[in-house]
Amino acid sequence: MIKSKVEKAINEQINAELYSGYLYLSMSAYFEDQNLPGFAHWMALQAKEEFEHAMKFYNFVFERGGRVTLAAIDAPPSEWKSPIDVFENAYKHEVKVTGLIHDLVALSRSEKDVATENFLMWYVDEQVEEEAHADAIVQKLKRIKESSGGMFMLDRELGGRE
Ligand code: OFO
Repeated sequence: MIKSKVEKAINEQINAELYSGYLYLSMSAYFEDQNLPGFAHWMALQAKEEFEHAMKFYNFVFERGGRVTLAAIDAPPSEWKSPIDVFENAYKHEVKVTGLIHDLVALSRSEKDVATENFLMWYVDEQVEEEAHADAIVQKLKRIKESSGGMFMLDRELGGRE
């Protein structure tokens, strides 16, 4: 049975993951509007992954005999200065989420909840990847300086994400 402190923190994390999905969907909509379909596709897949992260937590709470309570999801921003601004913000957001996951690990440790701590290791690894992916795109955008040829190529590359 999951302890109430841990249950509450995971419920908050479900909200944070849903917000991440909402944020990336909004970024995808921004790229659609900018006529960058490959960037939009990449972000839409990112949003889908976040909703899956939320569902993984959701199912875990039930598996442990807990209760899921859903709260309102904040509205994400809808405007950015440029594609690089979008990805710098996505990277910053992932760093913040990594901090939240690490706080959850610390809480499960202090609550001696080994099952939750073990379950969270998947997210610890996932965050390493999430940060690296967003940062890699920031670096590519810096290199091409958003030149039209470079943007065309990168849009095609990001559109190939499966
Ligand atoms: Fe759920 O990993 Fe990003 O936020």
